[in-house]
Amino acid sequence: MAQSALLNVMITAAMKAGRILARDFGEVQNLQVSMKGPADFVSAADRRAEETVYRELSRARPDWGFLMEERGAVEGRDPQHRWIVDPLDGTTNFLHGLPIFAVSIALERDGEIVAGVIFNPAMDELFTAEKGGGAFMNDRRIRVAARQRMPEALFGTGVPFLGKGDHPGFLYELRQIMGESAGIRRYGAAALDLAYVASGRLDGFWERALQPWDVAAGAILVREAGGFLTGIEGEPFDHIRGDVVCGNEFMHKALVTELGKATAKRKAARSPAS
Ligand code: 2AM
Ligand code: CA
Ligand code: CA
Ligand code: CA
Repeated sequence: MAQSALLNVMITAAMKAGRILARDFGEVQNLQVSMKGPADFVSAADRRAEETVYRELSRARPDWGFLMEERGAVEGRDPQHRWIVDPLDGTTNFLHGLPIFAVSIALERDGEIVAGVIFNPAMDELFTAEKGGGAFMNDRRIRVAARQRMPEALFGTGVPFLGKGDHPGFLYELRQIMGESAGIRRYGAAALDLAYVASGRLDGFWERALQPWDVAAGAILVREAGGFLTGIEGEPFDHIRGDVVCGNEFMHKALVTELGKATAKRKAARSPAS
């Protein structure tokens, strides 16, 4: 695997931040927790991890800008490059002692994601991808799952939570996919959901209204692992917009189709019988 110097910079930043999270996870009960909004807790660990990522990346490339969950946008002198960072994806899991959380770092060049790193320190799993270079977990090549039968497929999604707001079609979608698949999982960390599709643990994943830092690194992982990734109706994926459906070529298409059926059922239920 020819890993670029740039990817190494990203890996170092993710692992340093991850070690800080792992230490704080060990004493999660003592964390100083502050409320940022309904159901959106930002812990001291979150901010420490983000500071570490920021320090590491800006030392390596002083001119590049950032889009980070906590700090927001930081303009760089270089108009071409930008780091997109979620220092702690899966905050709610973290606060509840569930080891399903990660640091997510993506590199955007001229608006396109060209590299991504996702690190879950609690499970010691490092996912990496560079454009054209394939996707890896702990230095081993990963591929999306090969399954082509819905009844055998396991899907991930996001369930609306307090503060996010419901999507009117969500229960229809859940019912539709439930009825066709082996099961649905809700891990509460979108970056890891995407990494799990890239590594074949999940056959597909869909969720609406995610943030750029939730999906940027995971998107390139899925693509470099041979997966297909679009918006909910099959439109081109846009990491700024944050709607996503993905899986292998077959499962991606099947998910788009089933989600479309769910929308049609919802509309039929709303319009009065004629
Ligand atoms: P976060 O942990 O970085 O906030 C998908 O559901 C995304 O929503 C997650 O990746 C998570 O990112 C964010 N999110 C915010 N609050 C959440 C909650 N209460 N439950 C699940 N996800 C939440
Ligand atoms: Ca958050
Ligand atoms: Ca997140
Ligand atoms: Ca976060």
